[in-house]
Amino acid sequence: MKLKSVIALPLMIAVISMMAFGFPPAYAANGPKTSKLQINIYNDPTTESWALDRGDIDINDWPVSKDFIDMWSPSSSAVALQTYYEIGKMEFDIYNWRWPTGVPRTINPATSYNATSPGFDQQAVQAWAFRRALAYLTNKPRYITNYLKGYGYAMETMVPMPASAGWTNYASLTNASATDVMYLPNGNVTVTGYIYTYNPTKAAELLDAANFTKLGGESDLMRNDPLNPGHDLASLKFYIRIDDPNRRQAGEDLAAEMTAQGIPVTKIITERSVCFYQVMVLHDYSIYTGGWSLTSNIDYIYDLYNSAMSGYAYDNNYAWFRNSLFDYWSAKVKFAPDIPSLAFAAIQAQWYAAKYIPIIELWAAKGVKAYRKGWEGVVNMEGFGTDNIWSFQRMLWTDGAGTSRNGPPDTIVYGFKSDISAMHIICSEWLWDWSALGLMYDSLVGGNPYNLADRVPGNALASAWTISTWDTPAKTKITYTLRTDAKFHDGSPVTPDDVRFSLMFTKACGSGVAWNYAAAMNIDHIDLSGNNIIVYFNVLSVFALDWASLPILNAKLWRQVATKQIWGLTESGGNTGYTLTINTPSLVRNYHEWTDDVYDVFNVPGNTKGDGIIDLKQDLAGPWVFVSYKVGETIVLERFTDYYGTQAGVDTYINKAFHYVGDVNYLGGYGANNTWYTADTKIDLTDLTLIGKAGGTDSSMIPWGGDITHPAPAWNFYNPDADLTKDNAVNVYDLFTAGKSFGKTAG
Ligand SMILES: [Ca+2]
Ligand SMILES: [Ca+2]
Ligand SMILES: [Ca+2]
Ligand SMILES: [Ca+2]
Repeated sequence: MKLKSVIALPLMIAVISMMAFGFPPAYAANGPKTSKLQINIYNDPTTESWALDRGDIDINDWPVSKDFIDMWSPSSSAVALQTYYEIGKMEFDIYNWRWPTGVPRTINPATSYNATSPGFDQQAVQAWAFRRALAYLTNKPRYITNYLKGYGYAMETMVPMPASAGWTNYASLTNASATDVMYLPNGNVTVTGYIYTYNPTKAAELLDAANFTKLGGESDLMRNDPLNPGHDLASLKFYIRIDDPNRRQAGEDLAAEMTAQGIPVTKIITERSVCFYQVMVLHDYSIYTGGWSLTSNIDYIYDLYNSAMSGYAYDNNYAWFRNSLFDYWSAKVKFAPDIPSLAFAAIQAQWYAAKYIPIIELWAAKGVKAYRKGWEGVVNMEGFGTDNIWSFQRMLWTDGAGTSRNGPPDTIVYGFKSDISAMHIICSEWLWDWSALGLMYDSLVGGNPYNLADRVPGNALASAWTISTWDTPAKTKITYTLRTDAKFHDGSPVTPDDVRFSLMFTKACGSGVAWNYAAAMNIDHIDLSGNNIIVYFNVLSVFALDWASLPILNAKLWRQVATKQIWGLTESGGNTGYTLTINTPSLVRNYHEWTDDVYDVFNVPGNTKGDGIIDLKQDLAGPWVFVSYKVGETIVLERFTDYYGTQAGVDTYINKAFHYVGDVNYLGGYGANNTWYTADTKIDLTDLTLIGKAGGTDSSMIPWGGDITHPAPAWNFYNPDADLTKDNAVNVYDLFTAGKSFGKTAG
C-alpha cells in the first residue's frame, strides 16, 4: 500500500552519492559496508511496523503511526526513531477537464471568469465554484488530529510545509487581493481568502448559486445537474487508495461530506495500481487521493501542473489543469534565471493555484521513521528520513547491546510498504520503483543529505562542473567532467558517450514514456570533448544543473536491445553534431530489464537473445547490484565491489556534509586553523561558540602570511571551519546555518 508517485528527479538527486574528497581513506574497500540488502514487501504500514517490532526487518520506509511511536519511544525499546519534515504531499486530485469539477477547455481567467468579457464562460465559473465547494468540505484539522494524530502539517499551497517554507507565503493567500466575486447563475458569491477553512455552509452557498440545486422537499435528496435540468448530477467517481490508512480515512471523510451536501459520489476504494490506471492513464475519475514525493527543487510546480505537462496517458498533470495565468507563472518558475525571480514566480504560481484550486492540497507528514537499534551509520536525510542511499552504504550491524539480531547475517533487511510496479529505469512511475532503482543507479551530481540545496562536486559521477551560458538570448550551458574510475555493473567503464546517450535517450523517449522527461526536455544538444560532457540547454534556468543529473545508462546495453527489439533507434554525429531519435518510443515500455535477458555482454554476432544474465544486473553504475525479485515478497541486492566509492570515503563525506550544516569541529584533531577539536558529530554550543569567535572576519584576516595551518585559536581571526556558507567570511549567515540545525546529530 502506498500512494505516492514520484517525480523522478527528486529521488534521484537526493538518493545518489558517493564520496571523493582528498583524504586518503583509512581502508579502501569499495561499495556498501554490508554485503546484501534484502527488501521485504508488505501491503500496509501497520503490518510493516509489526515486522520491525519483531525484528523481521531492520529499517522501514514509511512514516510510522502514533501507536508505534508511543510503543517505541521508551529508551528500553529495541527500535530507534528519527523525525524529519517530509518533502512530499498528500492531496485530493481533481479532474479539471470534465464536468462538474471542470470543463474540457483551457481557461483564461481574465476572460473566462469575467462576466463583462465576451469570452465569459458560465460553465467554467460553475465548475470553479464546485471545486471551491469541495475545498470547503475538506476538513484538514480533523484529518491531522484524528487520523494522523498530529503527525502532519496542513498544506495550503503546492509547496510542502514546513520543509520548503522559504518558497511559499501564506500571508499572500489572505491579503486584500485574495478576494473574488464569482459570477454565478443564481446570484454572485464573494469568496474572501484562498485558505479554505472547513465550512459546509459556504460550500452549500456556492453550490446553490452555481445552480447545483435540489428540487426542494424530502423527495429530492441529490443536487441536480445545471446542464441536465430536472436530473440529478451524475455520480462523481472518487478513487480512494486502500493502501494508506490516513488517505483512505480522509477520502471517506470527504465522500461523507459530499453525500451530506447532496452531491452524488461513488467511492471506489481500491489498490493503487487500479487507481493509477483509471486516474493517470485513462483519466476516468473526478477525485483521487493522490500524493507525491518531491524534492527541494520547486520546478515541480511546472512539472506537475503546467498545461504543457498534460494531455497524454501517464501525464504528470493528470489533473489536466490548464489555466493561462498559472501557466505563465509556473513557466517562470521552471525557467527562472536567478533565485530572486524564482522566489517571486513561485509565490505567484502558488497564489493562482490556491485561487483556482485545481486540486486540494492536504498535508505534509511530520515523519518519523524507524530502524533497529544496533545498526550504526544511519543518516537522517532532510525531507526523507533514514532510508536513503547514504544509510544503506554506511549501515553496519554492531552487537553493542549484547542482543542478537534476527534475520540473515551481513544483510540489511529493508521494509517496503508496497510492492514495486516495475524497475524500469526509463518508465517507472512509483515511489517504490525508484526507492529500489535509486540504490542501483548513479548520476552526475550528488547532494548533501543534511542540506538538499547543497550540490557537491565529486560525490557522484561528475568530478567537477562549470555553469556558463551560450547563444543569444543567453541559455544555460554546463560542462561536466566525468570521473574516470566508474564502472557499470557488467564491469565496463562509464564513459562520456554513456552519459550523453542517457540524457538524449531519455529526451527522445518523450512524455508518457520517460518519467524523467521533464528533466531532459530542455536539453538542446550535447557535445563531448575528452572527458567533458558539454550540455547545451535551450533555456536559461537555475535548475539546469540537476536536470542533467538523470540516471546514467549502459549505452552498449540499450543500443543492443533497441536493435534486437527494433525500436528504430538512430544516432548520428561525433563529438559534435550528435543526434538521437527513436521511431517508436512506446516500445521502450515493453522492455522489462528486471526480468528480461536481451543484452549479450559478449555481443556474439548473430545472437538474437541475451547472455543468460538478467539485463538489470548489467546496466547501471550505482553502489548496489540487482540480484532477484519475487513479486509481493522480496527484492534482493548485493554490494557492487567495483564501485568507485570507498567505505571510508563515504564516512568522510558524511562528516563533511554534516560540517556544512553546522558541525564546525567535524575533524577530530587539528582543524584548519590548527585549533584542537574533539569531534562530536553533533551541532551544539561548541559549534556556535567557534562561529562566534571568528564572527566578523574574512579570509584576509589570517595572520602568518595567510598560512592557515598555523595556530589561530584566538578571537577575531578567520577560521575556515566556521565558514559554513563557503563565502570566505564568518558572519551571521554561518550562525543562521548552524542555528537551523542546532541540536541535531549526524545519525
Ligand atoms: Ca435532484
Ligand atoms: Ca543479459
Ligand atoms: Ca560539533
Ligand atoms: Ca560564511
